[in-house]
Amino acid sequence: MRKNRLRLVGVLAAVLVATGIGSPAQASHKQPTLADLAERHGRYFGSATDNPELTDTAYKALLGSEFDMITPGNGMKWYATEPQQGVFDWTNGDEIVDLARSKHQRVRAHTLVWHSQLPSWLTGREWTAGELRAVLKKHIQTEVRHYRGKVYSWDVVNEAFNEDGTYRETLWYKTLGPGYIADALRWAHQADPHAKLYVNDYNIEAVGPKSDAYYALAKELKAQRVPLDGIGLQAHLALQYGYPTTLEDNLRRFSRLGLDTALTEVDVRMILPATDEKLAQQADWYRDLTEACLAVRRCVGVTVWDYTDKYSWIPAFFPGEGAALPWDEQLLPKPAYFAIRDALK
Ligand code: 9MR
Repeated sequence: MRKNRLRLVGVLAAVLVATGIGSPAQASHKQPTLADLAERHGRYFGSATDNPELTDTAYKALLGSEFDMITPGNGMKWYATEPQQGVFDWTNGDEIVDLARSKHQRVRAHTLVWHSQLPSWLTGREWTAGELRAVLKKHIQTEVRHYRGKVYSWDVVNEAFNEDGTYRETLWYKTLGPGYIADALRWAHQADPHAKLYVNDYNIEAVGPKSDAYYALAKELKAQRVPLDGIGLQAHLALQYGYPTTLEDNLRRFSRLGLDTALTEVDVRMILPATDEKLAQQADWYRDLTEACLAVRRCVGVTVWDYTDKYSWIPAFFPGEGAALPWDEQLLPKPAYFAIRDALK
């Protein structure tokens, strides 16, 4: 009963939002979208998306209207773009870039150098440093050239550090040493001098050993004039682990190095079932992280890692957890959505 009533409130809220009846001052206008509200602060508000979901027309409509930045969740990763050595496939990435462009949305391109979702031709054999360098350079430059002029930014290197701030022992690190990061950034910059180039990771929202490692790396890369423009803080948060209260300070210290920052993959998961209390706490977190970004001049925007619980990666990766996004599985806005609006107003 209570659940039904809540659902009804949700439906009503969604109708009011969609029609603009929610606010008397705008009775005859459409309610501003998250993108509209963010743009007033010189920021963007984005969502990740993935190719299989694009057959869902209701999903696609909200994706096309509420956001002004899009990230392909998988379509630009190595396994998708170079499934055989030297054979490139842009189908999935292009579909999302074309869709975004048709809606006047920009694209945060993701990702060039990662240890995960690599094709088996790459992981299934040994490489000398010389061979692997050539393979990496070719992959980066071919992909960046393909999307040259069509994307706002690239997550050039993804998830390069361990929790304790040491380098993650990836194929790249083990074969090429830490210099692969600077090389990747330089190669990407040659291929598209206008794209903003990022390094991106999770669990670096708070000040701590892992974000300190990024701070040290960023400082070093800046000193060496390596083309690094920004730090992406993924912000895959979980209610049970507490809010990263030093987020704003952390964003600010990167700004002071002359770097942009962005919250690139935001979700706030919880242990299911979702209760009103947990959803309210989640809403507070979304409000707080949006406000943290607005408070720091060079925090350029926020992207949620897809916008609806219907297509969240969480339940498959963390069994028993979920409900992490601002829209529920029926595409109805949750308290988190209204909290983000509040923060942006
Ligand atoms: O959203 C992506 C999901 O569909 C994939 O199965 C998963 C595989 O690792 O990758 C997800 O996206 C990840 C992103 O590329 C990097 N940061 C963590 C994201 C969630 O796993």
